[in-house]
Amino acid sequence: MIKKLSQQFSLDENLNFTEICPGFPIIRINNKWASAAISLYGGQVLEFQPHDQIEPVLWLSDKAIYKHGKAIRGGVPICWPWFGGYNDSALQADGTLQADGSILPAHGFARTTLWDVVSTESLANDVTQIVLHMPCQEICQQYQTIEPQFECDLKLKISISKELKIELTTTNRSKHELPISNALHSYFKVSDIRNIAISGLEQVNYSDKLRNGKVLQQQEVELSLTQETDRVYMDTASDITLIDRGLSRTITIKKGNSFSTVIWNPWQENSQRMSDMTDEAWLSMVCIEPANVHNNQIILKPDTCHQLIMSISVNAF
Ligand code: TA6
Repeated sequence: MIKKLSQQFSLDENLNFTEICPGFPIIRINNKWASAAISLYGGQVLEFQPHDQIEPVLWLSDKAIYKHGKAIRGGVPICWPWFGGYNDSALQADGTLQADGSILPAHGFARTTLWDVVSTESLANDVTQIVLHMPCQEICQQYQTIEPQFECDLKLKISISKELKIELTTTNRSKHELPISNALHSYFKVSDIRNIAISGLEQVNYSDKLRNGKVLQQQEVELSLTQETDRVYMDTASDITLIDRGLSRTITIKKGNSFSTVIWNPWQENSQRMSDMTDEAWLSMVCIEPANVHNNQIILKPDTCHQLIMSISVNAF
């Protein structure tokens, strides 16, 4: 598979294919601006580091598990066509148990599917652009209890320059409306979770998963995390800034067509319990996720498309 992909899509020294382990093909990019890695399993950006950054921008677990059926812990997992449990139902261990005994994966099936490469290109000014496609109808048919079946065309466009830009485009190919929830479940690398702040969410209402979904309004201009945090901010299109005092850098997350923002850190106890996180992992990561979930779910009309966009840029201070 790697040989065929390389012959068809490699871009000289800027882009080549390898395997992170058998059955997990990876695209490795190294252009004028940055280095990056993208897993075809999950259509998941795993690594992104501009050459002027001493630390990666994205966090990838040292204990990530590469096993078909399990999402890779880190980078930017694609949550689609649902977020959390299917139909917002309660999550069991790794998904939602169906009447027929099947389990529907948490956060949908895009992040546990092998995506196809559509194109790789070196654009003007040495920007590397990759387009991936997910055979979603073929995959969806494996889950007979899903109603409606998602007859969609799902494409991912990833652009690597000084910035990382990800565009997730869903096209409804069916004759009925489709309820789509989506999230770019981005894991950011931080110096120390206790020494960062997140701005852009002041006065925004959020559903607190740790308080049974209770809706509260954030008062702080800058959010600091001091405990396990699992919040879905609603009806907000605002860009987000992650201020990392330890690394003297800000990471700006610009959103397009996203009206929810999810903030998550499992904190120490969960980090120690999770098989794909080290005991200290919680200290060096935070999830900031451009999304459309819960009340912001998209109802996609036949023959229309939706594009969820995230652009990430880094600046020193
Ligand atoms: O995005 C936050 C969240 O929904 C949390 O509730 C937590 O479950 C996290 O996603 C990770 O989910 P995963 O299925 O990747 O372990």
